[in-house]
Amino acid sequence: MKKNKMEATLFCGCGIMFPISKCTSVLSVLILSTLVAVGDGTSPKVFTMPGETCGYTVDYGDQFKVVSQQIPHGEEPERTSYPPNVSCTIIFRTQPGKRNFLRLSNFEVETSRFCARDGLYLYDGGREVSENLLSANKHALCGTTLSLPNYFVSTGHEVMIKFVTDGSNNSYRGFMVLITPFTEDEYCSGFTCHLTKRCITMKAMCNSEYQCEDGSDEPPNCHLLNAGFRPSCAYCHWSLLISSWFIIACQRLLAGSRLVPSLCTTRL
Ligand SMILES: [Ca+2]
Ligand SMILES: [Ca+2]
Repeated sequence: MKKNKMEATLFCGCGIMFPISKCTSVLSVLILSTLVAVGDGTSPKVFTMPGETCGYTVDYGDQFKVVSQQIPHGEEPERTSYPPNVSCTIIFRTQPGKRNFLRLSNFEVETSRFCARDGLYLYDGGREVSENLLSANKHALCGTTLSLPNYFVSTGHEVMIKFVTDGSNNSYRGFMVLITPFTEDEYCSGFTCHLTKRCITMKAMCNSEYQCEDGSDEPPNCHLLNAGFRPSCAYCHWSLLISSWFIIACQRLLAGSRLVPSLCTTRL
C-alpha cells in the first residue's frame, strides 16, 4: 500500500485512514464493501399492558418496549385513558450473565397515596416482593410530576413489570418502559454506550430509541454511520462527512475502552 499517492491508493481495516493529497481540486472516493448496506437499527418488540402477554415470561430478547394500552375516553375522542381494573404482570428474561437497563418515559399515572389506586411496579428479578422494587421509595410509581427520563438497572437478567389500575379516574397517558439488556464486557460485540461503557446489541443503535443514558446509541449522523456500511470490525465505526466538494473528513467513532474520537481531514 502506498501512502500519499492517489493512483491505486487503497485503504481497508479498522485503523485511522492515512492523509491523502492531490495536486488538483478533484478527489474521487470509492467505498467498496462485500457486506450488506446498513439501514437503521431494529425497533424493540412492543408489549402492551394489558395485553395477551400478561402473566407470561418473555425469554431471551435483546430489547423490549412496554407501553400502557390507550383507549378512547368516553365521549371525548381527543382524550384517551388506560383501561380500568388492570392487573398485568410480565417477566422479561434475557440471557444469563446480562443485566437490564430500563428507561421510563411518557409517564403519567393517577396520583394516589402510595400509588395504591393506579401504579407501575418495576421489580429487580422475577419475584413480586417489595424489597425487589427498583423505585427508591419501594412502592409503585405514579403521578404526573416524575422527573424524566428515569433510569433503572437490574442486578440480574430478569425484571418483572406490573401495571395496576382501578375502576375510575384513568384518563392519563400511562407509561413507556424501554428494557435494554447489556453486559459490561471490555470487548463488546455490539455497541458500547460512551458514558456508562455498557455493551448493548447493535440492533439498538440508530433505531430512534434512546437506550444509552447519554444517547450515544443515537448519534446525529446515524444516516452516515460507516458511510452506509456495516463494519467487519465490531470495535470501530466510520462515518464519512463531506462538508464541501474539496474537503473530506473522516471521523472514527470508537466503541469500548478506547473512546477518544479522532478526526482526520484532507484539504486539497
Ligand atoms: Ca385510576
Ligand atoms: Ca437506540
